[in-house]
Amino acid sequence: MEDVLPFQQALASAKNIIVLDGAGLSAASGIPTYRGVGGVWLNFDQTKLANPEAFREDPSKVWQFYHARRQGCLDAQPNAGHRALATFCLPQTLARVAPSLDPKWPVPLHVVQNADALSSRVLDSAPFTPADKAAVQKCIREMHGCLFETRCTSCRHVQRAYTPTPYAAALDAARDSGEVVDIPVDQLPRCGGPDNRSNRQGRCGGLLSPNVVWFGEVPEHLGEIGRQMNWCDLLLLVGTSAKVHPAAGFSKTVKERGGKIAVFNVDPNTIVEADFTFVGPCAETLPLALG
Ligand code: BJW
Ligand code: ZN
Repeated sequence: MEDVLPFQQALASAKNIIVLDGAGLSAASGIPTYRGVGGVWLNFDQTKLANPEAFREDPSKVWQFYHARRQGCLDAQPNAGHRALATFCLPQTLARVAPSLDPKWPVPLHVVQNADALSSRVLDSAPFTPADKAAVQKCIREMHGCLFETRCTSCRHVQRAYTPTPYAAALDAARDSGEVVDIPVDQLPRCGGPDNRSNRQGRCGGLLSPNVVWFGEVPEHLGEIGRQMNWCDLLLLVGTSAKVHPAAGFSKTVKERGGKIAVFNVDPNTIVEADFTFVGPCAETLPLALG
């Protein structure tokens, strides 16, 4: 942790800070990462699950995969790393540790690749107040969507709340049996929004998919994130392999414009461009470094 002091000096003089986090942030909560030892993609084939074609071909299988993942995330609790990042984004902390932020970007952008909702859920408990939650939530951009939301494949409507419906029982049974069960497509979740086609009454009824960003789809908030990346002078890469584009290119963009990179990872060799490296579980290194 010899980089703590120079890193804190960089925080103190930074004008535009971005945090990009990934699956390693939730590792201490017991949620598997995607790649590497114990990773999700070692046990499941990403090409058969995490792309729109896979969903069109076998929505039942894809829903079963996501239902089990969603349950795993519901059972997990946010960890000290999520708390440290949320605390860092509080106005009173920023005034102390990052007092030079440009008024154009008075708070860091917290770009969340994880779809597990833990970066938001951490704000639901002490020490955070409802006012803290509102302030910190403004920083968060879920770039790869959220497992607890759905979107309609027909009308594209996004439902932000997770409401268990009758299909959940079939999905639960499939999860518990550990087998891929052929749940008929008409029993999968359906859109309850209005039917937007002209002269039609009633519900849309389109097939819902999890509101996550699959390979080949364009990540959310990309315009805003890309614009701010051009001005970023301190990028924190937390628990991400940075192998998935477009996030994989962010550190290069920042470096080319003279910014600095701080890496928080158990693997010291993840990012070659790092100016500050905190090797170890980020649930331990973030609270120390963000002080
Ligand atoms: C710890 C730790 C601890 C462990 N403490 N650290 C060639 C060139 C350019 C692009 C492409 C290309 N070939 C294909 C593409 C495109 C593709 C891509 O990048 N593929 C790569 C595999 C090569 N990308 C896309 O398709 C993206 N869209 C796109 O490019 O659109 C085109 C476009 C862009 C811009 C403008 C216009 C058009 C979409 C990508 C969608 C990614 N979706 C997923 C699934 C989400 C839903 C779900 O959960 O199922 O998102 S994939 C998965 O990877 C998930 C993650 O958010 C993402 C990143 O993974 P992450 O978080 O980095 O996890 P890991 O497991 O890789 O790493 C964990 C790290 O933690 C490791 O480093 C560990 O060491 C560390 N760690 N424990 C600290 N305790
Ligand atoms: Zn719909």
